[in-house]
Amino acid sequence: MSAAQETERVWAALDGFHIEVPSWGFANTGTRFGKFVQGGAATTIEEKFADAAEVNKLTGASPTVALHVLWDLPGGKADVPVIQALEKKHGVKSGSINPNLFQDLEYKFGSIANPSSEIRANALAHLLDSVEIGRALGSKDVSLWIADGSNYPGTQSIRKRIVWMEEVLGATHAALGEGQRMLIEYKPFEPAFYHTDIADWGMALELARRAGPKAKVLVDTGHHYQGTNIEQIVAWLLHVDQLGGFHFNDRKYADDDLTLGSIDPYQLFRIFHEILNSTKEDQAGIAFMIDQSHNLKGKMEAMVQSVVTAQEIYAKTALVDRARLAELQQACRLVEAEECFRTAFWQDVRPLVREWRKSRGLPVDPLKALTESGYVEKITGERESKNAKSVSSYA
Ligand code: PSV
Ligand code: MN
Ligand code: MN
Repeated sequence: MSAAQETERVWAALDGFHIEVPSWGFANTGTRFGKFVQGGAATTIEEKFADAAEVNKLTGASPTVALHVLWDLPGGKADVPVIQALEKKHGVKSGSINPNLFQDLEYKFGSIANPSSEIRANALAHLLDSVEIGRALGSKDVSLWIADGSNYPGTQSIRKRIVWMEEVLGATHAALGEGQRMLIEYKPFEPAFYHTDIADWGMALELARRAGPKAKVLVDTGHHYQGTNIEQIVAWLLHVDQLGGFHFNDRKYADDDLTLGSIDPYQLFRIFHEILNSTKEDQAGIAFMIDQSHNLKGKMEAMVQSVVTAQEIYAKTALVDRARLAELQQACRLVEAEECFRTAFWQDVRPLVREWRKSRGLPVDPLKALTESGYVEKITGERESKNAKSVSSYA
């Protein structure tokens, strides 16, 4: 491939690459062993919009921010004019709407799969509210993660819970408006430690299919067992037209929520390859989102670093000579095929990405620009007194 062709490919890929940032990535979070509160962390939706806008300004790639209903919207209801005013002020739009069916006491034994019909009805009401919030804000996706499950064998009927979930998901699907979708996320364990009701992509796929055509599967890269071939799952979901989107993050052990690409950048490259190898139509239906909680890293720095890494790995993936690769695969020329694939991965695309940033009027080095802008100092000064001092304790 000539240098001009490489530039063209990388620039076209970056022009079309958007990745949503999560409101909760700017907020204080922790582990059950401690919470290291950051002075500049966002606590209000206004602050979350401001931080997301800053990331978008620096990277040019994150024009939407995912909202978590109970964490961002007081009382679980959206004051639509207020949010629209924030969108206008900050130049970023509301992205996926994330219902929260895991923190209320009534969900101790589950939400949409709870044996109590009353609790299931409450869960459905929250899902319907979330659909309505998405509709009112013009957001495409309602993104469902169901934490339901059980901790000990024999304590719950796995079969009955499937039926209950089908009922609630079907009713949620029926409420979706024109242009709205529901994405069903899976996770093998945590918080449940024996069985999780939607534990893997097969369960999510079947539930999505039964719910209806506007339901798709959401792949959170951290929600797999060690060694799972995630790109193969992606290829299958593309093949059956059921891939709705991603929650990107990285992991060393389980759902670590580490910065994407920090542990295994080659995995992200392999996932992106399956996507870029699919049709333009398929690609248009895939939502890229970040789902990370940064407990130790600075929140703004970690988010900028994540978006930049995603852009760089996406740019590398765009350089795979897919026509040549297909020929080599067909002829079973294994080493040449692998080298064709890996050559793109090993290529340092950062000079090309810098050129693209310059040509689009973006900072050439977003992380450096963040430091030089003084934004983190500014928000720390403004928010510090509100945010409590660093707390660390063993529960
Ligand atoms: C659960 O681990 C999850 O991945 C879901 O997407 C939640 O919405 C998110 O994390 C929030 O912590
Ligand atoms: Mn997730
Ligand atoms: Mn997760």
